[in-house]
Amino acid sequence: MRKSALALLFAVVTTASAAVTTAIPATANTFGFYAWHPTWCCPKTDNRDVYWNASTLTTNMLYAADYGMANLDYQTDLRIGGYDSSAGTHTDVVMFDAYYVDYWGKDWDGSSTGKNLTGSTKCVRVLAQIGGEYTCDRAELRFDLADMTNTTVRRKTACHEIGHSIGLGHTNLTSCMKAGTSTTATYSSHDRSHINGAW
Ligand SMILES: [Ca+2]
Ligand SMILES: [Ca+2]
Ligand SMILES: [Ca+2]
Ligand SMILES: [Zn+2]
Repeated sequence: MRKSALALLFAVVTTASAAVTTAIPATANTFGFYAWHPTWCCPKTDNRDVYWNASTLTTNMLYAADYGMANLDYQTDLRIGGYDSSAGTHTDVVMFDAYYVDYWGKDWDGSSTGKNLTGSTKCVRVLAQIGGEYTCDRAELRFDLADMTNTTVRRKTACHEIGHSIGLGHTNLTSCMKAGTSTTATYSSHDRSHINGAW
């Protein structure tokens, strides 16, 4: 008999929580999501050619964003489809920066959580696929200008949020997908195997 979606979800959650206390490899991170609606992090992108727009970014952040997109193309089987001078219906990734305080209901300066937020990604157009998987047709990336103080942090954060936008979760490895103070602005081989396994 076919398992219900709920039973399947329970099985996944049980496996994940068991793994935390046993031997989850330090390299493991998630890629994409199944069985529930992931408005936030990180359903995988629904297409291989990634079109992006960042027409309102400040100049230095735009350089870092461009670096991040070029790196995604260079390191993985995903490709830059093109840069859209304005966001259209086929644009996959749209980037913004500002001095955020409570945007998206998040605590950007860490005043209430004690955890400073430098960037955030949200899938604003989620697609349901056959088999219970969700993919992301369009993601919005937000960078907090209060934190984007040098090239290293701008490139790392661009790499990190772009990674979320195409489906990558956090990792402990040396990768821009490591949360916190990592200065790495590239993806690990584990990140790449997730992406290249899908594309
Ligand atoms: Ca590529
Ligand atoms: Ca912040
Ligand atoms: Ca798309
Ligand atoms: Zn993150």
